[in-house]
Amino acid sequence: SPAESTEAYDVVVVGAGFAGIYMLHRLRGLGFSARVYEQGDGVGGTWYWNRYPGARCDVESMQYSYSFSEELQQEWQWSERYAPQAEILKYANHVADRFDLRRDIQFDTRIERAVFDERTNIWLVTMSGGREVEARFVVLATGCLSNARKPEIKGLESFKGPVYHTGNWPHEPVDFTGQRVGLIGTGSSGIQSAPIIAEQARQLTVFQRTANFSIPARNATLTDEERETFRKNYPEIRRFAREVARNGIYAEQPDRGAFDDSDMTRRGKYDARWERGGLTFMYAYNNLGLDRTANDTAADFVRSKIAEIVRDPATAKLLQPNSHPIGTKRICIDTDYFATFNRPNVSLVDIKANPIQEVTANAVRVAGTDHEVDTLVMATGFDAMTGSVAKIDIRGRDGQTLNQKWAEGPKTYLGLMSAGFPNLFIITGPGSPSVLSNMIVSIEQHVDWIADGLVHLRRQGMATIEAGSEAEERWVAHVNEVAAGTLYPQANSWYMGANIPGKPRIFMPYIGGVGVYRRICDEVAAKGYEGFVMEAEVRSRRA
Ligand code: NA7
Repeated sequence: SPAESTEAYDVVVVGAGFAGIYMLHRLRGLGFSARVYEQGDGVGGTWYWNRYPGARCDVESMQYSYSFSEELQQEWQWSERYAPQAEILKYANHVADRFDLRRDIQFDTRIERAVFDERTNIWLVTMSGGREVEARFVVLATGCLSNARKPEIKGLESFKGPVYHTGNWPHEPVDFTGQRVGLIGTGSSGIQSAPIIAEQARQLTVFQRTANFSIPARNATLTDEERETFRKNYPEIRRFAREVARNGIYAEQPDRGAFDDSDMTRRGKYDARWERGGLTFMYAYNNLGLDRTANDTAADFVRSKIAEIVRDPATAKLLQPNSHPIGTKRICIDTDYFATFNRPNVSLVDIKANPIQEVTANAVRVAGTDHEVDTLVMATGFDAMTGSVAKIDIRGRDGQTLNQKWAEGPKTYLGLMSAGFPNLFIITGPGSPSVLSNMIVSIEQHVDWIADGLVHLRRQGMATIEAGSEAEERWVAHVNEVAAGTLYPQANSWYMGANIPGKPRIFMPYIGGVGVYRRICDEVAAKGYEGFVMEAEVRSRRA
């Protein structure tokens, strides 16, 4: 009723994934009132939704973890080199309990709308169900790979069996025993789930549009010694990940280009990295992301490995990626993916040459052939980086919506704020390193920067902070310029928005490296938030 006053907080945080829960923790510590709204019924974000078989982080567990609490990083016991989804979710829950975060999180609640009132400098935020809450600041901790996308495929609705999406997997494990399963999509999710589904199912048919580069994970149980080595060296490991490593992962950095070594030495290095496994395969040389001929040496190596592993030559050929330079789509980390195609119950269907014509009640039709299946698994990815923001009706100054402003591609200053939307922050937004990095490193940096910013505003007695238009234009140009100097824009990747029909093709993440980016953010803050506009009062209404 109108008599009831609307709930009000200093900060409303949208999303209780790794970004949202750490943001809440920081805000509380600084004496801000805050409330987190989460659409799921638990914390964990990506790791809450992506419960598909084989889901694991591609960054090693000892590094894919918070650094803000020394006790936490010393005490938490990761069991494997790469943590499985269930363990990461358990970790998120542990953090929520340990820091008593749940009492300020409202679950099962979507944020539908956020409208900035220029007369009061207050955001009016509407939840699913219509309830409203007021906030001085809104932080979008909505995630980069959180808006699962089922593509439009003719006849999909007529399919009689269950259709699962890897990014929105049921909480009860799915049993594929005795089933004929069709898997559409060969990104990281498809590549992780295929070997496990194949073990269970009677038949697995993988529908591949684009062959992908994948490196063996070489996952293993972590030993006490390995954990101890990390724990003892955490100060240096975390410092390096934040300040030096381009992508927020502590690892030996390349000191030379691919042609600074002889063919034999190079082959030997690739072999050693292949045997060691993991993302750091790409750190063999410092020009793999920059120089196509250098890149080809790594790509050729992986293609030769695929040919060694896969026995049927036609299948091997189809699995060898040739549409993009290696690493320009996020490289996949697998356990027995290519070998899975040696199983008698697994087949590969090329849907690049012949796209899926339609899905019928019990089959996927390609080039006139019906591939009969009982169950469909869509590993078709996400409307990345902007998808979850775009689902919220966000209105800034002059009633402009963020979707209108971003119609030709997302525009931000530092990936943190967008001009015309005062007091609205995005964590790991487009224009920041985000998905090109160890997300937790990037999340902590953004959360800390935002927390410091809010303290600064409070000290200075400022009511609003907003990205300046000119600084934003310059940043957008810089992000594009840095990307254009690399091979990345050559791939039709979700970094480019290329997986969503009609989405503007813009290389969204900042590829300058997390260390460089952090220094830029810190300098901006040190110079009194250069490029941001701060105001103490309500801006006078324009005529
Ligand atoms: P990705 O990497 O976006 O992969 C999606 C896959 O689905 C990819 O192989 C796509 O082919 C395929 N796809 C998408 N739409 C279609 C349609 N309409 N028809 C056929 N095939 C399609 O998502 P993931 O979930 O695997 O991984 C996302 C990130 O999560 C990953 O990079 C890690 O960082 C963790 P395409 O390549 O577009 O031809």
